[in-house]
Amino acid sequence: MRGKKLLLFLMSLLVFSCNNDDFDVGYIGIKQVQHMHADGKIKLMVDVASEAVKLNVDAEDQKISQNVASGVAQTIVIEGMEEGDHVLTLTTEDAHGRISDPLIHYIHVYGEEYCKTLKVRTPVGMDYQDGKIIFKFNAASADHKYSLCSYIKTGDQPTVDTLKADAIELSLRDVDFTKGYEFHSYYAPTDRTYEFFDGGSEQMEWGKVKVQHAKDMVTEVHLQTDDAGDAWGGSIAKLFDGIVDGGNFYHAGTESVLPLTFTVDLGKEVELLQMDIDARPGFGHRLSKRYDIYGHVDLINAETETSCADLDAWETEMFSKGWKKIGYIDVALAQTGNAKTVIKFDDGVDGARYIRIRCDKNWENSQYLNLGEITFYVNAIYNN
Ligand SMILES: [Ca+2]
Repeated sequence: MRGKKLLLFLMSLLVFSCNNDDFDVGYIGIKQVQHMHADGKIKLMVDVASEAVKLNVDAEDQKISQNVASGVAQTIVIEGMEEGDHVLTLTTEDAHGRISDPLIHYIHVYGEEYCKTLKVRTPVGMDYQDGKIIFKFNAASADHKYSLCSYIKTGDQPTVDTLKADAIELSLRDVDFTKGYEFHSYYAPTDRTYEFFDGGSEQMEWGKVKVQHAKDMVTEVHLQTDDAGDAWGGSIAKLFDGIVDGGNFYHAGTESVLPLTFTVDLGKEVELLQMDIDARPGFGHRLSKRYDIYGHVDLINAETETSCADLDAWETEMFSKGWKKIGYIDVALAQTGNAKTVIKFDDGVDGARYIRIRCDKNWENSQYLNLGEITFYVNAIYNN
C-alpha cells in the first residue's frame, strides 16, 4: 500500500511538472504534520499554509475534510483505525478550490495486538532503605517506550510515577505499611503517545512482605539448658543448612527428656512471619506435637536455669530475662513420614534476632525428637 501511494504521489508530481499553466499548478498547502498515538487512534497536528480554507485527509478507508481558519494549526483525531502501518495523504484547498500538492505521511497504529503484550508491572521484589521502599521490577519488553505506574493507598488519591521500559526500580517515600496498595500500569508505545494503553491493575499487600530468610545468616546458639540435638550425628546447625535428607538432622539423645529447647541466631533483627519445620525424612512421627516460640533481640542475661518441663515456671523466668513469646502451635494431626509443620505468625511480632523453640512430646511418645530442617520467613520491609 505504501508503494502504491508513493507511486501515485510521484505520478501527481509528474502531472504537475508537465503543466506550465500557473493557475493549475499545485502549491504547498501543508507546512508540517505531526502525529500522536492512542489505542486505535491517531491525532494529527497539521500546520497549513495561510491560503488554505479546507484540510483534506485521506486515511485509506476514511476521508476527512474540515474547514480551517487561515494559517492556524489544525488538530484531527482519526478513530477506528486498524492496527498496523498506514499511509495518510493530506491536501488543502484554497478559496478558489485549488488543491495543494499532496503530502504523504506514514504512521503506525497501535491497537489490540499491542495491548495483548501489556501487563501489570508487578514488583518482583522489594527492599527498604533509608525510609524508602524500593520496588524491583522486571524490565518491560522492548515494545514499550515507558510505562506509568500508578499506585494508590486504599481510599486515597493515586500517585503516578513514570517508569522507563528498562527501569527496574521504583523508590517510594512516606509509605504507610499498614495499608494495602494497588498498582496500575499504563503503557506508551512511543514518546508521542497521548492516551496511555491500559495494562491492568493488581492489589498489593504491603504490610507484610514475606520472604525466605537467608539460610547462611542463621547460626547455632547453645544456651546452657538447651538440647544440642547432637545424638546420632545430629546438631542444631543441621536445622538450617538447606539439606533435607535422612542423614542430616537434629536428634535428641537417649538421655533427653521432652519437652526440650534449642536456640538459633537469625543474624539480624527481623519480624518473623513463618517457620517451616521439615521432618527428618521418614521420621515425621518424631516431630513435636507442640511448639512454643520465643524471640529476643540480644542474649545479654538471656540464659535460663529453670527446666522447660514446667511451662509456667519456665516462661516466668524466660519473660524475666527479656524473652518474648512469639507464638505457639498445637499440631492437630499426627505427623508421619516426610511431614512438614508450618507455623505462621499472622499477627506479626516485635523484632527478634534470637529464636528459642520449645518442643513438646513427639508423636511417637519416645524421648527422641527428630527435626530435618527449619526455614524462616521474615517481613522484607521490617525496619527496626
Ligand atoms: Ca538440614
